[in-house]
Amino acid sequence: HSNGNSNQSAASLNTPPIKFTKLFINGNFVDSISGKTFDTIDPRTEEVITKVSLGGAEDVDLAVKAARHAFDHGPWPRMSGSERGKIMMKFADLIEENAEELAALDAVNGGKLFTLCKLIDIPSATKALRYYGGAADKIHGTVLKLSKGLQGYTLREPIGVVGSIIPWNFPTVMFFMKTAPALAAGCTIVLKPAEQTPLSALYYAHLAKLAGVPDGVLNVVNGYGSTAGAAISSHMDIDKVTFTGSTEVGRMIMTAAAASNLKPVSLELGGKSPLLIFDDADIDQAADIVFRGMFFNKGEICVASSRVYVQEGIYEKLKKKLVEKAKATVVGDPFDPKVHQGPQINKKQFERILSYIEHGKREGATLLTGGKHVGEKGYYIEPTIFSDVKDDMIIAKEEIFGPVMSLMKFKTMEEAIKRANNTTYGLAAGIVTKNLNVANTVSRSIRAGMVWINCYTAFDVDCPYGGYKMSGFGRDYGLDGLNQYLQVKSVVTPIFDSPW
Ligand code: TXE
Repeated sequence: HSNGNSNQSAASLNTPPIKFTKLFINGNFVDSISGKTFDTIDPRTEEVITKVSLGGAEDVDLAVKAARHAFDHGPWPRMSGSERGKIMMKFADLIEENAEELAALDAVNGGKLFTLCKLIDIPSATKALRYYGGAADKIHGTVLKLSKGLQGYTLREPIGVVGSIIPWNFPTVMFFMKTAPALAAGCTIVLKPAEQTPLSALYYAHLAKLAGVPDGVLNVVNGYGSTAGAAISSHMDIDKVTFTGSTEVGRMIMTAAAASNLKPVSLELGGKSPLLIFDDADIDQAADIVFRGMFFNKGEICVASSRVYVQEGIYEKLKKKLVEKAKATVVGDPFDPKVHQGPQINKKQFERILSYIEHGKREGATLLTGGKHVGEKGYYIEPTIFSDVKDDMIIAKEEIFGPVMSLMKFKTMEEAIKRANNTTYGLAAGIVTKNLNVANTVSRSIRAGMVWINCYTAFDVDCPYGGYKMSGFGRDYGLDGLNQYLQVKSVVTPIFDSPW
């Protein structure tokens, strides 16, 4: 593995200009009311990139007032869908024009590969804006022929002021996964980025204004979860909360929503997703899918295939291939095009991942490769693979959220299904086989919101995405994602003297 430390000089050269560090409320960049700031850290160097305004409950309150006013009295929910769509298309164009800089912000702030930010993260924003922008003038209700003498129809109306609380692993993807459908629906928004990755969201707020999104429609309040985040989930004037993050915090958000104004919530939470490899699989294809499924974005992805069940006939061969791939992985500065894996997001996650690796060793799993941090500075960890993992080991049960894979062996399809479902989570699953019948049977049997056959992490804005069980509920993306920001109103009128 290359040494993260040796890349420090390259790292410092690649810090993009930081233009926006204040809160964005009612169309203006403003200091927080307390005047406080917090440091945002470069995970490559552990050094401060810049200071960002620290929003608290009182800033959230200001943002909600602006969003409330924009919803209750402003043009956004009242303009036609096509007018909103036009502004969203402009927003997408502006993102495209600034793609390089935006990709650099996510890379420096999140330790994410710069090339992949350009290839995946930033385009996901423009795709979401164009997809939902195109749907904004196609929001339909239904006509209801009711009982005799009554006629009705349904209207799909925007739900109101939306609170969005998002995580740090995909700052741009998450921002638009929530913001684009909410904008299309005619909602107004108060969004809190994760405290680890505050930078790109502010840039997007600036571009939204340039595109013509009216003041107060999109507000960004940076701050910590326990203060700014909690203020959103318990706010009496927010009509809905959408959240992506840990199961633990999801529970707190739902509790706060229930205790305040009973606002509906949608939660996309953690996972421990199984990936089943059958004997008949093409070994190279399987190795690619498994490797990418786990180590994409340094394992910081909620759908990570962190439980790999391999049928006994292919187990040894696949193990060998995966170890080769791990050994060939270059860990280092995410701006270096030769690098495959950047640093973990922060010290807390870095230490947490290393402690899971120690757990794995202590519980008796075999450490095939990796297991150590890389370099002296920066949160770099080697891609790590354990074999002989038992289903009841901690590393097979808890979400590690880092580059740590667990390999487990199975004999029959029935056994694999049973073990794959033996988890409190249900976010995603994968199957690699040439046997269509096996693929179809397994995909119907696994209790998860997303099943990939002969691929993994294949996302598309038109494909709804979300969890079963303790991975949450509600769907992002697709038209199901739009419905999360709409509510149904039924309108009924009598028809007098009608024989029908
Ligand atoms: O998540 P948090 P953390 C999982 C993953 C990871 C673990 C912890 O297993 O190791 O969570 O990561 C805000 N009220 N995922 O601590 O705390 C917080 O400010 C309201 C999976 O970073 O859940 C941030 O904006 N909001 C996941 C957001 O919640 C609160 C992605 C997520 O942070 C809050 C991230 C509160 N009381 C972590 N406390 C996925 N599903 O993709 C925190 N927040």
